[in-house]
Formats: sequence, structure tokens, C-alpha cells
Amino acid sequence: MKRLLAWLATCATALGLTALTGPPAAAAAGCSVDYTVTSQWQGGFQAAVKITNLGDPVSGWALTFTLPDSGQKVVQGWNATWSQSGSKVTATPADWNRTLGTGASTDLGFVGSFTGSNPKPTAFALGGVSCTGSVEQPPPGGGEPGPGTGTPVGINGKVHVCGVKLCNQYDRPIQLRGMSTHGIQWFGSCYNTASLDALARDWKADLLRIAMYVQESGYETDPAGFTQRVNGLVDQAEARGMYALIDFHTLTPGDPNYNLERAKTFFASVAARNANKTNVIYEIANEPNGVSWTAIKNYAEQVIPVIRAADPDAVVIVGTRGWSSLGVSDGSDESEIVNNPVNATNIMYAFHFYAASHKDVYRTTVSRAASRLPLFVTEFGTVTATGGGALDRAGTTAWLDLLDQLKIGYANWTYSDADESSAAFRPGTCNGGDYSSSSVLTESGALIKSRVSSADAFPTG
Ligand code: IDC
Repeated sequence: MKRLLAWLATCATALGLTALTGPPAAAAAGCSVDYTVTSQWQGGFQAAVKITNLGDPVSGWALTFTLPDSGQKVVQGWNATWSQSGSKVTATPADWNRTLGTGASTDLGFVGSFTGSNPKPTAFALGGVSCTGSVEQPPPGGGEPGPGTGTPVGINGKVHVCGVKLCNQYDRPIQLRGMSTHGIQWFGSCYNTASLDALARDWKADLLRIAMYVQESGYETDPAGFTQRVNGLVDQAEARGMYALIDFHTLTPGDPNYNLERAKTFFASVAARNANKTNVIYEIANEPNGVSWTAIKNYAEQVIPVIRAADPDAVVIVGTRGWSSLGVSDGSDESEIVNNPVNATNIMYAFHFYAASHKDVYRTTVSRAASRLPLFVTEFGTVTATGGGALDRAGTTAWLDLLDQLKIGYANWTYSDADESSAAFRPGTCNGGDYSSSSVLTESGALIKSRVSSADAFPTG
């Protein structure tokens, strides 16, 4: 081992890797993977995986691929840390092969088990970039901010659920913090170049939740038009290196099954269109209410396969009973989900709160549920559940401290100038071009901006 290390150190010096202190501002990226089954026996096999970095040097990487047969499992691997979530496998480097210069290779391997046939895995990617043997050049000019320049998406790449957490391309848990739009049918003018630049640059948001109401003059009135608007905002978020949470904002009626056919049509379309993007997360039902967990689960198990058929490896978030309260607002709790989870992998469950309405019993539930279920706070307010009333600063702070501690991601309602205290901007802001001055912020906006803009500590490698 010592000799190997010494040899690697020599190679690293020869490749000029000692000068590698951090990622270049914008990097060329590309890779190839040679996958060989070196031996196979009844129910088992051994595979060799040679990765070659064709792009700029990397220090820290994650290899991901998909096992095509759901019976296949990685039993034991070497020369990397191996993990598997559903059919998705992630390998992250050991200390000695963290750094890969341009043209450098590293040899990994694993022993796997299988049932049925044993086809070759698919979708090999290094750091979220497909290993096709070609190289993606950085965009000309490399303008800031952008997806490859130290932005949330640039650093974390494609996210996935790992245990009860959300993990980045290095298979390390992360918390994504950002803002929700208001209903895009009403506040579309609030989402423009200047406001989204402010969200990415000043607020340093990781995430834009795109609230597409289905009723109340939303999607049902113009499916093609709303689908297009959502896709446009996905692109706007991507261009700024932010994740886009596509929210199918069901609210009234509360049974998501009322919109089942619409959901299938909508998600088939957005999942096909956005399948190759790194930044998309799907939220399939905002706030189920007046409906049982069984009915919600049934809806999820019909919509998720539609998404997976087009976009197999994106995270999907499922709304929960009682306005996404994990059932608490209906006198239940998370146990109904723990005992009867949605039959799908790479999913999370939504929890929503409004700080002035949802207090200790809700916080206790989230603290307890967080060790059992992957949770994402896809919507919360600093005020009462009406979206109005006085700001609850202490309650909001207690909630956000808890979410930070548990690394639970969140989006605040709303990045808009609605005339209600939950909005971040004062009424009229979206008629002008200034989204950056403190004078355009409401009390809630100022509080949330200070929280969202604090530094992210995204782990790499
Ligand atoms: C509210 C809006 C308000 C709108 C109302 C009805 O703030 O302007 O008139 O919806 O569409 C939720 C919902 C979210 C609500 C929000 C505040 O997801 O749509 O927005 N809220 O009431 N759940 C709890 C609170």
C-alpha cells in the first residue's frame, strides 16, 4: 500500500495536481467508464469499473450508475465507498483516488448479487456528468452566477435520498434552503430576471419552489400554458444554479385524487422535458386535506411511476395528511406513514408549518419523525396559516433552528409582493426593478433573507 501511495504521489506531481487547490471557476467535464463482469456464478458476479476523467482535474468525485435489474445489489466494493439506494449506486473515492487529473483513471470493483438476468448497468455519471466519452466545455464567458460556478447545483449536482436525508453527488447529506413563489397565475410578474438574480445572488437561495396551483385559475384552465411557464422557471433556476421544486399546488379540493388525471398528464410532460436536468425535484401534491393517508398513498403510487418512466432518478416529494402536517392537524401523526409508506424509492414526505399557528406538538412530531422518514419542508410561513397576521419571530426562529439542526430543507411562502404578511416584498415591489434594497422587504422578508443567505456548508467528497 505504501508503495502504491508513493507511486500515486509521483503521478500526481507529474500531472501537475499539486497545484490543485479548488475547482476552476468553470470546468470542462467528461468521463468514460469501462464496465466488465470479470466473473459470474449462480446469483453472484464480480465487476471491474474503470473510470477515466476526460475533463479538467477534479479533487473529489462521485460515480453514479443505475442497476437495470431491480434484483441486482452491490454486496461489497473496493477502492471507493459504495452505497445503493433503490437501483441507484454511488461510489465516492478513498483518500488516495480523490484527485483525478485530465486523462487519469482509477479502477474500482465490486461483488454483486442478482436474480434473473445480469445486464450491464446504465447511466454512468461522474459528478452528475454522463460518462459518454465526450467532454462538455464550460459556457463561453462563464458568467456568474451559473450552474457550474460554485452555485448550489454546481456543487451538489443531482440529489438523491439517502436514508432519511437528502444527499448530494458525493453522497453526503445537505440542506437546501430557499423560497416558494406565490401562485404563478397571480404573481407571474414577480419572477423575472432581476428578481431571480436577487434570489440567487443576494439571498443566496439554493432552491426555487414553483407553486403551480391546479384550481383557482391555475393549471386546469390552461394546461399547456402553465406547463410552459413552469418549464420556463425551471430553466431560470437552472441558469442561476438553483434547484427547482415543481409544486403541483393542489389545495381545494383537498383530495389529490380529484386531480389524478391532470397530475399524470402534467408530470408525464414536465418529467420528459426535464429528465436530463440536474436541478429538478417534483412535489406531487401540495396539501392534501380532508382525505385519508391511504388515499394520498394511492395517488402517489399512481403518479410516481409516471414520473419515473420519464425521469427515473429525480427525487419526488409526497404531500401528507392534514395540509402536509404529517397528519397532526387531523389528530394523527407520522406513524400512519411509517407503518404504511409509499411503495417507491428516492422519495421524501412534505411537512408544512406556519409559525404562528403550528407550535410545540408539531415541532415534537417533526423531531421524532425525522429519524424515521425523509422530510422536506416544501412550504412554511412566518405568520398564521391564513398567510396573514403578525410575524411570529420566536416561533419562526425555533422552527428554522430545528430544521438546520436536522438538515431538513425548506422553502418559505412567499417570494412575492402579495398584500399579506407572509410575502417577502412590500406590495408594489414587482412593478419596479429593485428586489435588492432592504426597503423593499417586509418584516418577514428581512427575517427569512437573513436566514436563507447565511453560508451553506455543502460537503464535497
Ligand atoms: C394562500 C395565499 C393567499 C391565497 C390562498 C388561497 O397566501 O394569497 O388567497 O392561499 O389560494 C397554505 C397553502 C397556500 C396558502 C398558504 C397561506 O399551501 O396556498 O396560500 N397556506 O394560507 N397552506 C397553509 C397556509
